[in-house]
Amino acid sequence: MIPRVAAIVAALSGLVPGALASRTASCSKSTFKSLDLKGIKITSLDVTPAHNYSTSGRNATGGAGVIPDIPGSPAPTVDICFIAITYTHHGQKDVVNAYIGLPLNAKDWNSQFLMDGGGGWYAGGQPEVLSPVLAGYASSSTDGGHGVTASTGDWALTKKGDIDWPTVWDFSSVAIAEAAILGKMATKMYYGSEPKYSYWHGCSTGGRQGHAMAQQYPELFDGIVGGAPAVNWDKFAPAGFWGPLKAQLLGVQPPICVLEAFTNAAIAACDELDGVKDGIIALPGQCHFKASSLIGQKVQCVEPNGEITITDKMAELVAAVWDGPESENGRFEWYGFHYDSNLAAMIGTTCTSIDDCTISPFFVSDDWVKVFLARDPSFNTSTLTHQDYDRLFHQSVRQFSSVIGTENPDLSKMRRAGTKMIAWHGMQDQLVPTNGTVDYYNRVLELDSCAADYYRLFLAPGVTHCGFGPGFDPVETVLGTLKAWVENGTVPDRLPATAVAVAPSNTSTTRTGYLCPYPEVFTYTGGNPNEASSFTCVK
Ligand SMILES: *[C@@H]1O[C@H](CO)[C@@H](O)[C@H](O)[C@H]1NC(C)=O
Ligand SMILES: *[C@@H]1O[C@H](CO)[C@@H](O)[C@H](O)[C@H]1NC(C)=O
Ligand SMILES: *[C@@H]1O[C@H](CO)[C@@H](O)[C@H](O)[C@H]1NC(C)=O
Ligand SMILES: *[C@@H]1O[C@H](CO)[C@@H](O)[C@H](O)[C@H]1NC(C)=O
Ligand SMILES: *[C@@H]1O[C@H](CO)[C@@H](O)[C@H](O)[C@H]1NC(C)=O
Ligand SMILES: *[C@@H]1O[C@H](CO)[C@@H](O)[C@H](O)[C@H]1NC(C)=O
Ligand SMILES: [Ca+2]
Repeated sequence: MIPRVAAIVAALSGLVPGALASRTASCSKSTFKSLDLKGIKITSLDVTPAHNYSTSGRNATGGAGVIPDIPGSPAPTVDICFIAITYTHHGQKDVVNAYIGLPLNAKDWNSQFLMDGGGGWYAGGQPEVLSPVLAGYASSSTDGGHGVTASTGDWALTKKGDIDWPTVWDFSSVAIAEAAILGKMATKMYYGSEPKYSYWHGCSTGGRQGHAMAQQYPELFDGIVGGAPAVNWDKFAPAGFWGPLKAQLLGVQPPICVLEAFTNAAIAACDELDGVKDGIIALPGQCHFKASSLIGQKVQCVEPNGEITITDKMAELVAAVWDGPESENGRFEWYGFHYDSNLAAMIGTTCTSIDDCTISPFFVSDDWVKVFLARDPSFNTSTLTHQDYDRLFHQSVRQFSSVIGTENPDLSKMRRAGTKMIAWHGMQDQLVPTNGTVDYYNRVLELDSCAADYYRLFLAPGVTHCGFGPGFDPVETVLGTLKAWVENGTVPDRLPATAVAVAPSNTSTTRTGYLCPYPEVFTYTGGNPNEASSFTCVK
C-alpha cells in the first residue's frame, strides 16, 4: 500500500516512483526516544550518523550477503543512521543488544525493510545491517542475548549450572522478533512511513530464525527466505554427535583421505544414475552404494603421508553417518547425510600420523551435548555409551523442541497473515541433514495440502551448506524470486540456480538450472547437460 499523502509528496518532489519518503527526521537520539516495547526495559540507546561508512565487515559472519564483495576492489561505503539498543526483559537478568541501520538519506531508502540472519550460535549483530542498507533497505539485527565471542557455556548456563532459559529463548526467537519490531518502528520514526514490504533473508541459523518468524510472528514479514534451515534443532543438534559417538564406540578415527575415498567411490558408483556425470548425485534414492564394498582397499594419503587399508570398522562408521543415528535397539532417531556430502564435517580428524588421528566434532553438536544436555562445559564425551546417547537424545527433544526446535508445522497464522516463504536446502549439505527439512515440509503439507500457496521448498542437488559445491546453487536468486512472489504475485514454480559446467560441451564455466518446488524432482531429460532445457520438474 502506498500511503496517499506520501505518494503525493513523492510525486510533487519528483522522486523516482517507490521512493516514498522525501526527507528524514534527524539521526539523533531525540527522534528515537519513544522506541519501546511491552515487557522490555531499555538500558541504553545510541544513535550515530555515519558518512561513507565502509561495508567491508558485512559478510564476515552469518549475513548471507545480499550484495557480495567484488574481490580485489574496495568495499563500497554507505551513509547510514546507526541505532544501538541495549535492553533486558522485566524480571529477567538477560541483556539483549539490538542493532538498527537506516539509509541516512531518504533518497537512498527503497521504502522496504530487510533483515539478514545469523549462523551457528551467532544470532546476528551490527554487520548484518550493512548489506541491506547498501542495497537500500532499512534493517535491524540482534545479538540474541549473547555476544559473538561468548562461549555457549557462558551464555546458556546460569552461574549455578542450570539452563539460562530467558537467554535461550532470546536466541531462539524472542529477540529476533523484537529486533524486527524495533527496526520497523525506527524506520517509521525516521522516514515518516512504514516500510512498504518487510523481508527476512537467512541461511542455517538464519534459516531457522526465518522459520521461527513464520511459525510465531508471521505478521512481521511479507516474505521470508529460509535457506538450509537449522529447524528440528532439538534433533539435528544431537544427531550431529552420532558420527563421533560411533567412532568412539568402534574405536576408529580414520584420516580424512579415507573419508574422501568413501565419498569418491559413492559418487563414482551413483553419479550417472541421474543421467549426467557431474559429481552430483541428484537422485539419491536410486543409489544403493555400500560402504562395506571398500573393505580391504588401500588408500594412498598425502596428509598425513602413507598408505592405509580400509577396515570393516571404518566402513561401519561411514555407513552410520550416511544412515543417521538410531537407538541401541535400532529405532530411527534422525536423518543422515547424502553420499556426495563432505563426511569430514561430522567425523573429520586431525592427525599426527596416518594411524594417530583425533575427531573434531561439529562444534554446534559438541556444545549441544556438553552444555545444553549434560550442562557441564567440560563434560567428557569419550565415556558416553550408546544408551547414554539415546537418553541425551530424548532429553533434547523433551526439553528443547518447543523452545528451539522450530518445527511446528502449523503455519495457519502465516497463511492468514498473507506472508510467503521460500525454503531451500542443498542436497550436499554436510551440517544440517537435507531430509530433516523435507520431513518438516511434509508435516506442513499433512496439515495443509495447499501450503504451496504460501510456502515452497526447493532442493538443490550438488549444493553444500548454504551454497557452494558443484551445484545448482540458488543463493543469488532466491531473494529476488521471493520478492517477485510477494510484490508481483509471480508464483515461484521454478528457482533459478547455477552449477559448474560439464565439459566438453560447455561454452561457459557455469550452467543454469531451474530447481523444482518439492515434491517435484529436478530431472535430466536428455540433451546437452549445460542447457537448462535439458532438465525438467517431474511430479
Ligand atoms: C563521502 O565521500 C564522497 C565521495 O567520495 C565525498 O564527496 C564526501 O565529501 C564524503 N563525505 C564525508 C562526510 O566524508
Ligand atoms: C565476503 O565475500 C566475498 C565473496 O563474495 C569473499 O571473497 C570475501 O572473502 C568475504 N569476506 C569476508 C570477510 O568473509
Ligand atoms: C532422503 O529422502 C529421499 C526420499 O525419501 C531418499 O531417497 C534419500 O535416500 C534420503 N537421504 C538420506 C540421506 O536419508
Ligand atoms: C576422558 O575420559 C577418558 C576415558 O575415561 C580419558 O582417557 C580421558 O583422559 C578423559 N579426558 C579428559 C579431558 O579428561
Ligand atoms: C514486478 O514486475 C515489474 C514489471 O515486470 C518489474 O519491473 C519488477 O522488477 C517486479 N518486481 C519484483 C520484486 O520482481
Ligand atoms: C567448461 O567446464 C570445465 C569444467 O567445469 C571448465 O574447466 C572449463 O573452463 C569450461 N570451459 C569454458 C569454455 O568455459
Ligand atoms: Ca550426476
